[in-house]
Amino acid sequence: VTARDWWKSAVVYQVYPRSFADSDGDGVGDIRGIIGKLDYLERLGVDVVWLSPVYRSPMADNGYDISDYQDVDPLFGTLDDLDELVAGLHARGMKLVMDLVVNHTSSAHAWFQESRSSTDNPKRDWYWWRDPREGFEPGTPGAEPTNWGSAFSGPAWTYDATTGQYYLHLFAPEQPDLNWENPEVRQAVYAMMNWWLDRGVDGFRMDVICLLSKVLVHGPDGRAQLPDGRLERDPNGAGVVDTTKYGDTTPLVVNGPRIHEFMQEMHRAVFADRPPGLLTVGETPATPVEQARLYTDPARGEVDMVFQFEHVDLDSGPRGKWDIVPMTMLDLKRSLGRWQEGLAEVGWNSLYLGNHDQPRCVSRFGNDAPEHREQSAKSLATVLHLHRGTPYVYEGDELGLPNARYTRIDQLRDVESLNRYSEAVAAGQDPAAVMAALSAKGRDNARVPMPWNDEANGGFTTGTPWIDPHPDAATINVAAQVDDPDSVFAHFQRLIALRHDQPVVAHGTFRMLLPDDERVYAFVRELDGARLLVVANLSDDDGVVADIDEAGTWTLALGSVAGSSQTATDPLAPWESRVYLTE
Ligand code: TEU
Repeated sequence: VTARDWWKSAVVYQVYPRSFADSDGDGVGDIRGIIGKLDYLERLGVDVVWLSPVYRSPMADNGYDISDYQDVDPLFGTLDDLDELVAGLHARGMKLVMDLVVNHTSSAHAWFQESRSSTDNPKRDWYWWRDPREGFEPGTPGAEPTNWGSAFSGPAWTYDATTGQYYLHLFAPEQPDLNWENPEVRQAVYAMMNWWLDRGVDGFRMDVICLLSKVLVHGPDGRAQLPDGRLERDPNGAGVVDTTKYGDTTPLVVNGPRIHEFMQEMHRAVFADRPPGLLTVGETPATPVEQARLYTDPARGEVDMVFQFEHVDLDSGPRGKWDIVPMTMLDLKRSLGRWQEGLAEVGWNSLYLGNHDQPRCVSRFGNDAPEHREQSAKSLATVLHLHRGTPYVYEGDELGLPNARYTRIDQLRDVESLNRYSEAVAAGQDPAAVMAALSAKGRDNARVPMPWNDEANGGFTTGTPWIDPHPDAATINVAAQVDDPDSVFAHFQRLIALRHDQPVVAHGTFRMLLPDDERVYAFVRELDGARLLVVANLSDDDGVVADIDEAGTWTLALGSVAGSSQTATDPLAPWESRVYLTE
């Protein structure tokens, strides 16, 4: 184990700053609020904090639309506050990973303001500007340069009358895509990244990094053109856009022709000459395991690991995430198993079931009914954390927090959800059905204020929270769990401690057992003779037996229920998991 791969035995905790802790009573979380909770994070045992964006931003997408990469938004505090947070984490032997959002900037960024000011501005080519399509009146439907749709509804192009051209935004119009074909853009990003590392941060989570390189075709005039997408989806296209209206962009913008060139150039310019101790994780939606091997093979010098999306796309139908389809435990087991196999020899997995873009994992993959919620939260965590890879804990999941049960459109804040509602209702869909899908899978589920105690607003703020507090905050909160050895929090503590104490967890091989069992999730990890066995009943059924024959003298290392059996093949209660070790 060299210091360069310290992150293989680390656990990362994701803080969504807007919803974590509010120190000044304005109803929005902030950096000083996080500083006040460092003892809590240390007690949980996590090693790294991944901080979602706190940079200056108009907040069109809650900070994923950055207007100044080298300053902190006053809503969250100051650069001095951030320095204090870094110092506080380092003093506790913990690290800080920042969120790097460089596929796009905010439209309020100085770079874009200059770029849009005139067609001959030196920064014009820092973004994607194109003429209206031939034969269409500028600014009218169909005049967009390609048939691409935005992930947040509507076309991916917005007309700018100042210069009579369109600019590209794969997300909101307030998030214009940077043109990574332009070396000036790349060098400016690398300089900013080095500025942050010199300031003492310990790495980056790289937002939609797989979108930086777009497919280009060169027209008769030699200009690089962006092609239309096919108006039917390829069978495993995980794109989020309805291709009856817009072209399928997945093959055109995901893992494009120069993406690995860009990642290796970034690595050389920012990370290669730095001492060990940094962590880089790329967010790579719609990316197959073959590509993930290329991103995470250490010999290639790109990133340490990636967030892949196969398991969080399992319940998305052919028309995208709001077309919710049934998903079984077997689907999840097969998906995670594929990724364990695919990155077993080369590369590294991030392990996650939730984040600020996903519904709460206990509601989606577990069972959040009162009789099963805690057990299923514990056992989902047991299965995830003991896979080969680096686990990520999303704020609140360590409490077994379920979905926020936002049932009214006025309770939602997320641009993705609000745009989806407007688009679907305008297209004649039943508002109640649209709202039901948003309530089940909307990103606001994860953005509910963190419940600290049973006081007003779950102790998150003394003001009016920017979004409704969790309806269960009075009973599901930190204060109710930190001192309870049977709590979900305590189970996460033990899982994290197990990873720190047993090298087999971080470095062992992975062998799936009972691959076709629809209720039992079981596997073995092995390292130099040491073996770890996990058996989990991920179903509501009682008395489920893991019919395995792993010989050896097994000792119970961790059970999700008090008084767990020492025998792996003894029946499992609903959602019960057990971990065994043999020397
Ligand atoms: O998410 C990219 C991404 O894949 C999401 O748009 C995801 O597909 C969708 O939200 C599923 O519901 C990153 C950030 O994590 C997200 O918060 C930003 O909104 C997005 O990029 C644009 O920066």
